[in-house]
Amino acid sequence: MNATLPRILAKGHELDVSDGSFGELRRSDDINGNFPALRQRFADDGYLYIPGFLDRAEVIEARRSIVELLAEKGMLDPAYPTMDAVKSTTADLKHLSDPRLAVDFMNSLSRGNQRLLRLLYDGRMIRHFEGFFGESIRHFDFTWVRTMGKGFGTDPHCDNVYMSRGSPRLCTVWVPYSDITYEIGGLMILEGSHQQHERLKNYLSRDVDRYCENKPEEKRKIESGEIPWKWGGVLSTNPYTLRQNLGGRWLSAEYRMGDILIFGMRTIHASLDNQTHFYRFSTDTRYQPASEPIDPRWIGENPIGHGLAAKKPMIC
Ligand SMILES: O=C(O)CCC(=O)C(=O)O
Ligand SMILES: [Fe+2]
Repeated sequence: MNATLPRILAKGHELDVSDGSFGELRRSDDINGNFPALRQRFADDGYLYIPGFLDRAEVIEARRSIVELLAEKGMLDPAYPTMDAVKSTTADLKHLSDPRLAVDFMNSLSRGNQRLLRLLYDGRMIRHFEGFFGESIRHFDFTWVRTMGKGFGTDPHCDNVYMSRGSPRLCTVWVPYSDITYEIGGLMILEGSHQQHERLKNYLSRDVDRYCENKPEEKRKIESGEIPWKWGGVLSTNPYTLRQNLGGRWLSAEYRMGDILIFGMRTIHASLDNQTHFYRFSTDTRYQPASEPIDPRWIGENPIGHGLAAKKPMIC
């Protein structure tokens, strides 16, 4: 079946799409609402892919809210319909790649955006996590809104290194705001990687906001805000060789609006390169049991994120 796939690129590397190296995410729409079965599947696979979980019309409205804001910011090519979200070839898009600017930019797309916030923090998403955790839940207040133009996808990583100062049961939900072909490039998960924590324990014990206070140059650059972090949390910059080393297949899908993908803090994921002139939009949001501690970087009206207030010195 994989023989029919197009060229699939991640970080500029063409992925091996043979059956042993690449495959489709296992669907869980057949057990949606069956919480014991979902918990078991999540423990087995490290993720839950639930096609059609959200109301597609509501996702389209959320997409509209994002593209309208991008149009106002001059980030779209006005020669095409706004809803097509074709990337402007002339706009300055530094804020998409600089992590310090990206936080403000994401906030500008999500703050007060009811069409987006209702979808993510109301209704079926909340009911799902209440059922899944079997208790009342809490979500991070920060909403990661990804605007990916033509170019590289996200490097392979686990979310733990960005948000491990609270509940270990924290879950990420990744939501696409367009139908995503392999050429536009959505999220992929490394099969079985949630069970590799022994092998990954050095990586998983790290926190991007820690720095070495006994290294004068590092201390100066972090404390002055000259660099956002010494290490950006990436596990590998080459998804092709990472898979060869760790085993398992890269699993992805041609997502449709309404689909969601849930995964845990220790599941390795990355995204495919966008080979088109259309933006790829997605959000990633976080949910956990309300009774457990929460990572203070991501809550409140103005989350500190990876800013100076998040930095923790250590002796290395
Ligand atoms: O959408 C992407 O490219 C990355 C998303 C991600 O890392 C996440 O959902 O945790
Ligand atoms: Fe992530």
